[in-house]
Amino acid sequence: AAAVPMPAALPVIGHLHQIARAGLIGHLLRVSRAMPQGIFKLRFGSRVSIFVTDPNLVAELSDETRFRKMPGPALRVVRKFAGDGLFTAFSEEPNWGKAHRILLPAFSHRAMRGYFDMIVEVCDQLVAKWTRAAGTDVHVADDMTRLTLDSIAIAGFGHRFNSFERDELDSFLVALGRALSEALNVITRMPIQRRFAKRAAAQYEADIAEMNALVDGIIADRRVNPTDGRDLLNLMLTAIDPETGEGLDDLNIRYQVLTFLIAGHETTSGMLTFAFTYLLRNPAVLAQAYAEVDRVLPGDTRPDYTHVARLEVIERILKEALRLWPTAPAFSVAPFEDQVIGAKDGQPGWRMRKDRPVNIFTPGLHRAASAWDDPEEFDIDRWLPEAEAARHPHAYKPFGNGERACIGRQFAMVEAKIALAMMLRSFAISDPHSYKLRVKETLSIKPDEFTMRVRLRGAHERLQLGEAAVADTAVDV
Ligand code: FDE
Repeated sequence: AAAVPMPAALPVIGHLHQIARAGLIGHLLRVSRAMPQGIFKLRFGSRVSIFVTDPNLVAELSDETRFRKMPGPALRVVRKFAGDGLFTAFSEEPNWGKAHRILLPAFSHRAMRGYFDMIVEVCDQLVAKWTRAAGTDVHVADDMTRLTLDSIAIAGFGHRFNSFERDELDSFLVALGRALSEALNVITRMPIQRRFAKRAAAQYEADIAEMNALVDGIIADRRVNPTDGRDLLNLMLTAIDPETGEGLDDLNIRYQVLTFLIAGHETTSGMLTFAFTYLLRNPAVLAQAYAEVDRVLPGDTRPDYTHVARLEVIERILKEALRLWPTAPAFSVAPFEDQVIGAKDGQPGWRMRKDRPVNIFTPGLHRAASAWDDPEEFDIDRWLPEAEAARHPHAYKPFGNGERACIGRQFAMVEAKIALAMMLRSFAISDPHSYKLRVKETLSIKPDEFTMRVRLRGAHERLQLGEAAVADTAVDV
């Protein structure tokens, strides 16, 4: 097998200086465009990490008889507070299988139908907030974060953050934001910056303590005030794993609650925020979206679960946003035994060492020229059924792969679809400041400092303009 290609690196720091300048994701995108084999390695100080973006190589890495998820250095830092919760567990840890089996029913279609009204209720609060803000600029990522955090907390745990009642983001989010950035910093910090790391470590401990206090409060509250539903928390507290006959222990429940609060809001809010940036830059798509929401949810129609399947344009917008900017931008796997991948057509292939994590870098995979025409273009027609059927089956992995793929995928898509639809039904959006995309990275990614202007659409405007004119004018309002 051949050596994995590596761009030129400096002694000691390797590629860290370039990463410091462009951000990790920006740098990885730049390198992946320059590396035609779709596999490369970078040096983070003394550590070397392999990144893969070629769909055929990803197909091999997706073979669960050869590879399984293996948390890399960043997720190992997150284990400090998420422990062996679902996201950060090693696949071999018994608590992964146990929790996976116990919690799967919380994401069935039936369960989703049960959460739906709670999600709509949170969306109503955002509609009310933007109605009060009509004519001004809103901070999109912050409001999407309020929306997604409040929905997962109420649907999963019956906990009300009431984020829309306050101007400040919840202190839980502040602590979490710092903790996730610290997890990223641990990999990308340059040696010279390490002397500042001590203060960061103390802050990190304090942030973890704050998050644990919130979670322990949520659990204690349910124990004192039991409910009958089968939400996530009740399953954690009472359900028995059919395979082992055991339930989850208290420490693991704490890890799971924290895991779901984090995984359940951070990536979904980023997906929604990216979607808004693309709608503003693609007026024809925005017009299609307005037309769809006016057709599926006319007037004051109360959204119900059956509407979700009919929001077909909205779904394609979200899928395409997740293609260009998958908000959990990488996942890592490692082989059970030494493996060679890419050994075809006389190519020697590349050696993957037993238990050594290799990263699937999805922003690169999702732009691989071998699988996508004009990969940098935002084009929702890629998600028409015929186009989708013709595509490489391993070119799109925004939710990871196999048994360790995202358990919250349905939840996230249902929530994002109804939220986007409800906002577009009520508001005309515009971009008076000509926002230029800058990506903010913690462990997940979202547009940085993005504001847009909202104006009420709705009944009285429709009366003034006449029904027919609305679809045409909605574009540039
Ligand atoms: C998971 C996940 C993943 C994989 C990772 C690895 O492999 O490492 C991914 C990629 C994801 N996920 C993504 C995403 C996106 C979005 C929007 C989301 N996600 C959302 C959500 C919501 C919720 C609730 C969730 N999510 C959750 C979750 C969990 C728990 C997990 C783990 C699983 C296992 O078992 O492992 C995930 N997620 Fe997600």
